Amino acid sequence: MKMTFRWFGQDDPVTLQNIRQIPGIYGIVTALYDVPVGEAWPMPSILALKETIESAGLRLAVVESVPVHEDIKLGRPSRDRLIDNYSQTIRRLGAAGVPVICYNFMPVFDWTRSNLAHVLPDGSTALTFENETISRMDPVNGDLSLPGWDASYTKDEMGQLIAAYADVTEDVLFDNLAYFLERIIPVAEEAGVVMAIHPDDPPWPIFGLPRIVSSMAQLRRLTEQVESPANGITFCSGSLGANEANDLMAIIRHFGSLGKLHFAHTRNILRTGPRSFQESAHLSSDGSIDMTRVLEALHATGFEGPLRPDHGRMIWGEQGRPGYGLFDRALGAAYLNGIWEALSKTRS
Ligand SMILES: [Mn+2]
Repeated sequence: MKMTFRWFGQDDPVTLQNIRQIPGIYGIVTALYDVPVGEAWPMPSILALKETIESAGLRLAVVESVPVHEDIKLGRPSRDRLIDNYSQTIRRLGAAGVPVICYNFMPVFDWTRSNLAHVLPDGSTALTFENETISRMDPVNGDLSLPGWDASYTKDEMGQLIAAYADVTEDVLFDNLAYFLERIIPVAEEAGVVMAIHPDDPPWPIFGLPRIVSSMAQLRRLTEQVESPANGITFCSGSLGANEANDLMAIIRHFGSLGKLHFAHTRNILRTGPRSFQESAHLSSDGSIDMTRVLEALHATGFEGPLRPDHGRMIWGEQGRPGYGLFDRALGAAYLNGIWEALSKTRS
């Protein structure tokens, strides 16, 4: 396992120097944030990013994410040109020595929460997802600002985009994912990069939009669609674990044994009701997920890939990007490193 940490570039209040001082950090998980979705990432920008990270004594371990344009998910005619651009980005990242690319295939909304600063009894704040609150929200007419709500869409554009998904069933969305994979996986193989799809967060449909990367069965279907070690997954304990029906250890064993588990996000959540949860501290006793069992399963598969703490609470008065402050994620990294060290010294 290689401990990594997400960094949002020069605008991130958390600096590379901060991250380097966390014990046991191997590398950085980041992306180019100024390239419009759908365009190929310029090689000079990729190389400059890598240079910035390496001159801080770290490595560019994972690109998370290269976003997939909505036209690809919708199967629109423009997808061929967009997939060409995506392929170009894969080739360039491979040429720059980036080993893993994380991406997702969630229509319109990336990770979604109902509250970004829910106050916990100890005064810290956490992200929460309450199904009742979300089901009352109107993504077109509400004036909401949540992490998954792309502020670059106007109200009309958002309405048109959601309307465009009216005829996109789960099967159609899967066919569009298959079309994408059939074209990009051979490119990734040639470029020496592995693709790691991130599960839906939360792992169920929201706002009537289809979701197809929420369970072991769905992850199997898409990885079996194009058989290649380059067609793998990001295991995210917080995303998959929000649905109690997902057997996290079985998912790790299955994809780990096939060599298709390329990247791990290991955070805890506290399930608070049907389709509802709070993001807790990483510690097992604070949430619903047994983190030792998760890491034990990863350890048992011989996992050598990048792993990172995921969303943290805001503690000690820190201000910053919701879920991505320094302090609680650093505590998470230390805790995960502790479990891993114990496993490494007590298991063969
Ligand atoms: Mn995740």
